[in-house]
Amino acid sequence: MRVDVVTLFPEFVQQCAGFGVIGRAVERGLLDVVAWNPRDHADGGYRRVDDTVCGGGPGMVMLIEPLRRTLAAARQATNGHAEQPADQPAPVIYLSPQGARLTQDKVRQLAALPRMILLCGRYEGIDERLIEHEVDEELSIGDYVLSGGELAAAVLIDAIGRLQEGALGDTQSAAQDSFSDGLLDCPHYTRPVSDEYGEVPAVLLSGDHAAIARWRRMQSLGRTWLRRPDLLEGLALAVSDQRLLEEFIREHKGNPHEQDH
Ligand code: 9D3
Repeated sequence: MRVDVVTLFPEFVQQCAGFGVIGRAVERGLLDVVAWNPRDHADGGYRRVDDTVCGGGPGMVMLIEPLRRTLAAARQATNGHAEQPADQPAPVIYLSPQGARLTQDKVRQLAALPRMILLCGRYEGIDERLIEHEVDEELSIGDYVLSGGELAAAVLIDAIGRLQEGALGDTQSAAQDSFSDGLLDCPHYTRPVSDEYGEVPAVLLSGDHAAIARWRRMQSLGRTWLRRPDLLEGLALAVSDQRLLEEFIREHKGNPHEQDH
């Protein structure tokens, strides 16, 4: 997949895609991240990319013209691979606080596209007319205030990049993700088996794979019940899961953990 990012901070976005799983996906050619700076498409000695807000008020708004040119250049670009010509449709996604909240379902949809163009705003945002004419979709990463769209673009690239075929190793798997079955992950432990902070649960050392799978499932259900009841409400649990959750709740009520309410 190819991701073009329109941003006033191209080095930031490019570097974000350089580490860990995503860095390896880029090295292996599973993911291409190309950043475009609207300042390179701005006029005049000052290369202005913003102007004051019409109607008055604080802050600046990003100009239409540099963004229009930058988007046109990004759309026409190819990366030299014959199978990735400029005529592949590239939806323009504007990262903005006004967007729909990003979900793992949306991440999965976008990860299946051959390419996309991410548009990052700075200042108060982008002239609404550019959004109306060029943007296919507006996405937010959550209800908190960032200073621009670049971190949100990096989040989206990370979430999409790791889903590219071959990006995750054999031991990791997108199928095992928290949220892939709508539940939170179970707790994980490694050596030493005994530490001043406590013991590894005995079942995990038992070698009984069925018992381990059952314990993990119960922990996933229980933690989701404790921490994210909103996620459980959207699920129709199998009878076996209902029984496991009831068992967790019985045990929890007998022995509530300090951190969990
Ligand atoms: C201080 C400016 N705010 C006035 C009420 C509006 C505002 C403008 C621009 C708030 C944040 C931003 C910059 N944010 C993003 O570009 C952004 C974002 C976010 O802030 N939160 C969650 N997801 C995203 S995606 C892009």
